[in-house]
Amino acid sequence: MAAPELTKADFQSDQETRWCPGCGDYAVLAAVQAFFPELGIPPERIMFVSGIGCAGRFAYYMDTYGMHGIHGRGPALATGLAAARDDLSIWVVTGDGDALSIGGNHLIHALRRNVPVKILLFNNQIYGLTKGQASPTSERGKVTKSTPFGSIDAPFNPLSLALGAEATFVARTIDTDKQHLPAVLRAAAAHDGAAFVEIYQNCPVFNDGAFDALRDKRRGAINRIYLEHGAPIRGVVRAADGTLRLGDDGEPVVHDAHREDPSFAFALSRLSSTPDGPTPIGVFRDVQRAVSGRDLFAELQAARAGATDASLDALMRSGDTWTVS
Ligand SMILES: Cc1ncc(C[n+]2csc(CCOP(=O)(O)OP(=O)(O)O)c2C)c(N)n1
Ligand code: SF4
Repeated sequence: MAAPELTKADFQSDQETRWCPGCGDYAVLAAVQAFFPELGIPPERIMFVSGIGCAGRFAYYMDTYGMHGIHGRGPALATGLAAARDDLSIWVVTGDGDALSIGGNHLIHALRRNVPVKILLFNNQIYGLTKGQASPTSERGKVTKSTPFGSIDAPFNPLSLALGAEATFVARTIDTDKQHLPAVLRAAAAHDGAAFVEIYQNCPVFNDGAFDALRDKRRGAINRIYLEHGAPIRGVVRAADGTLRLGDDGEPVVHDAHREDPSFAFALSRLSSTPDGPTPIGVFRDVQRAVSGRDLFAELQAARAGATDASLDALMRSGDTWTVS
C-alpha cells in the first residue's frame, strides 16, 4: 500500500510558538512546513538541529525529530548525526549570532567538510533573544544596547564567509518571499552535500526594517536581483577591468552557479555589503564535491559488523598500556 501523502499539518507540532508578533520567523516556519511534504520524506526521518536564539526555537515547531542544542553548536551536532545516520534529512537552524559569533568555527568546518546537512541562517543582523545586542552582521555604526556609540566593527558578509570556507552550495532568500524561499529550499534539499542558506529575517522588535529595501513590494521589485543559473543577471555587468559591478556600464553577465571556481559567486556576494540597495538573491553556487561522512559511514558499518565485546576488550588492552600505581 502506498504511503499516505504528507501535508503541511504533518509538520506542524503542537508547541505554542513563542516569537514576538510580526517576527519574520513565523513566515519562514510557515514556508518550511508547507514545503516539506513535497520532499516525500516521513517526519521521523527528518531532524532539525538548532543552537540558542529566537531562531533556535524553530526545532520545537516542526513535528519532526529535533534537538535544541547549545549555543553555536548546531553544525557540530549535525555533523555527528550525519556521520552516524545516513538515512536522515538533517537541517540546522541558526541565527547570525549563533552561527557567526560563538558558532563560527563549527559552521566553517561543516561547510569545508561538505557535511550533508542543510544550514538555514536566519539573519536579522541583531541578537534577538538576548534583547538587541550587535551581532557579527550588524552594520558599522549600528547603535544597540552593546554598542551605544555605534558599532565600530566591520560586519561579516555571511555568503562571502561561506564561500571562503569552500561551501559547495550557497544561497540567499527572504523570509516573506513565498515563491523564492521554497524554491531555494528545494535546491538546497536537492544538493548532495552541505547547503548554506542565508535568510533575511526581520526582527520587528530589535532591528525593524533592516531588509525593507528588499522586503517592501515596491522597493523590492527594484532591488531584488534574482539569480537564475544560465540567465542574464539583471543590473549586473562585467566592467572593462573584468570586475562585476552593479549598473549598466559593461558587458551583460550570465549566471553560472555550477562554476567550479568560487570567485564568480564570491564577486556576486560582494555586490551588496548591506541590504539597503540592489542585492542578488538566489543560488550563488551549487557544485559537486566529495561528501563528508559517506566513506566514514561505510567504514563504521564494516567495523561494527566485525566487532564483538571480546575484540573491544582486546582493543582496549592492545598497543601501549601503562600501569598507574
Ligand atoms: C554560551 C552562551 N553564551 C551566550 C549566550 C547568550 N545568548 C543566547 S542567544 C544569543 C544570541 C542570539 O542571537 P542570534 O543567533 O542572532 O539569534 P536570534 O535570537 O536573533 O534569532 C546569545 C548571545 C548563551 N545562551 N550561551
Ligand atoms: S526578538 Fe526579534 S527575532 Fe526574536 S522573536 Fe522577537 S521579533 Fe523575532
